[in-house]
Amino acid sequence: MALMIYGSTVSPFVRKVRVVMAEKGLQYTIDPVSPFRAPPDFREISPLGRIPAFRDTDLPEPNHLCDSSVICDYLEHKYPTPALYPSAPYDRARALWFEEYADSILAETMGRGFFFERVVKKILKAATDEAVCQTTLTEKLPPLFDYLSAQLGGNEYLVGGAFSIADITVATMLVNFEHAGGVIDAARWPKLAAYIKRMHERPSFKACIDEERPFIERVRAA
Ligand SMILES: N[C@@H](CCC(=O)N[C@@H](CS)C(=O)NCC(=O)O)C(=O)O
Repeated sequence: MALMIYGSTVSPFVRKVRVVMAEKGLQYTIDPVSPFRAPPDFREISPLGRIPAFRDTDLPEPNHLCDSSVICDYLEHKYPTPALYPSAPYDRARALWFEEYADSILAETMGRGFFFERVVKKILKAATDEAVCQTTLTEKLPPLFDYLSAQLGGNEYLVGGAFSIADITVATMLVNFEHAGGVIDAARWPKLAAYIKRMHERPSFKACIDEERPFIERVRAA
């Protein structure tokens, strides 16, 4: 078995695939492609130029895929145990909704509006616009945290009483938020803060976070 991920480990979408693979006990290698400095032929496997891309060399060519949701769906079908998508139709659909919510509004708000400013711009030697970060923290994120808190309620997981792709996709976005110095206010959103802490303590997440942290600290200190 030779599974390959193309992409930078600090991408929340790359981490989503890595966490799925870790939860399923799959071995893989990473080719650390940056979307901003990708080799010219990268668009042959990722037509939008985005990371992650993926290859399963057990298959004859073409054996590549791109887009984290597509890759995770492939992994779920090829390696069904443990299941990371609920089997009941409504729960499955709800999990896909949270995956969409995280990949769209959470990624945009925490990524573009926060992690990009404080971390990616430093890597690109561009100036951080702290006003953008403050708007994100004070105006854009609170309604999203209100929504997630209400959806979680007092439950351990977002959907169907079990860990799923919904939890993985929401929690990976919050890793980038924390890498950029964000903190969920535990006084205002106690259950959400405790839930994200629990998700990030899972071995699958912790291994990624521990591996990424020294790089993030170096970038933020520069
Ligand atoms: N829907 C895609 C989004 C991937 C994505 O936006 N990745 C970012 C890095 S975190 C990227 O490659 N950005 C470069 C670009 O959009 O040109 C997925 O789920 O994989």
